[in-house]
Amino acid sequence: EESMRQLERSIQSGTLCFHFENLYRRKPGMSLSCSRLPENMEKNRYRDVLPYDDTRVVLQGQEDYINASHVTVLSGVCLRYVAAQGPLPQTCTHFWQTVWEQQTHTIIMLTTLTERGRTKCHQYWPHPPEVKDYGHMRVKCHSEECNLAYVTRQFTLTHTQCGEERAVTHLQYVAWPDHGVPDDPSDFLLFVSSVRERRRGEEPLMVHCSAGIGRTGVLITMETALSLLDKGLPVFPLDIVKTLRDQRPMMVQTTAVLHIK
Ligand code: PTR
Ligand code: PTR
Repeated sequence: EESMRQLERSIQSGTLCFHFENLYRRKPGMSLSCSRLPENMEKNRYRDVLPYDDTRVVLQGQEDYINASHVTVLSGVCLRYVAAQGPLPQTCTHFWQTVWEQQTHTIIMLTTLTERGRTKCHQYWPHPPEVKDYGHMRVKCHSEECNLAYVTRQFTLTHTQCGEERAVTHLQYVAWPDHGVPDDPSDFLLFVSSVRERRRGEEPLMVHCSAGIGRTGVLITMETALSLLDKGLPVFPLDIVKTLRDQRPMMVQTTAVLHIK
C-alpha cells in the first residue's frame, strides 16, 4: 500500500521519469563481441541492438549465434525468459532451434509483421494448416484464433532427426506500435494475464518484438510487477528495468509505459 503510494507520487512528480532517463542503457563492462563478428552481422536486424556475450543464447553446433538473450528475474519471484529480436528470413532456423533447445512451450510476439509499410519481423511460421521445415524443425500450424487484441496459434514442432514432437503456443499481441504504448492498457493487462497462465514451472517463455528490447522489456516488466503484487511484494519499476538492462541492452524504450495502471 505504502509502496504503491510512493510509486504514484514519483510518477506524478516526474522523479520516476527523471531516474528512468538517467539509468544506463547498457551495463558498463559488458562485451558484445560475438554479435559483431563479420559472420554474424547479417543475423542482426538492427546494427545498434546487440546481445551481451555473457547472456546471449548459444545455439548447439558450429553456427552458435542468434540475437537473443537469457533474461531472468529473481527477486521475490522467479521468471525466466528468452528475449529475442524478430526473426529475419535468414534467422528463422536459428529461432526454431532456440525454441527447441531452450524447451519453451510458449512464444510471445509483440509486433505485427509490418508497420507503416516497413518490415518489423519475418513471418517465421506457416499458415494453417500448412507444414514447413526450418532446418531440423518441422513446424505445423493447427489453428489461428483472434480476439480483439491478440492472436493465438497452436503449433506442433517435430525434430526431424529424432522424431520427437512438442506442442508450442504462439500469442501475438497486435495492438502495439514500436516506440509507442499499447493502444488499450486494459487489453494489454488481459494479455499479460494470459501470458502468466502459460507459465509451467521454471521453463522460459520466448518473447520477441522487432528489436527485442522495447516492447519485450515492457512485457517482462509487467509480468514481473503483477507477480510481485500477487505475492504482496512492493514493485520498484526502475529496479526491474535495471535488472533487465543488465541482461539485454536498452530494455524498455519509453517512459510512457510507466503510466499504464
Ligand atoms: N546506439 C548504440 C548504443 O546506444 O548502444 C551506440 C553504441 C554502440 C555506443 C556501441 C557504444 C558502443 O560500444 P563500443 O564503443 O563498444 O563500440
Ligand atoms: N534502430 C532501431 C530503431 O530505432 O528503429 C532499433 C529499434 C527498433 C529499437 C525497434 C527498438 C524497437 O522497438 P522494439 O524493441 O519494441 O521492437
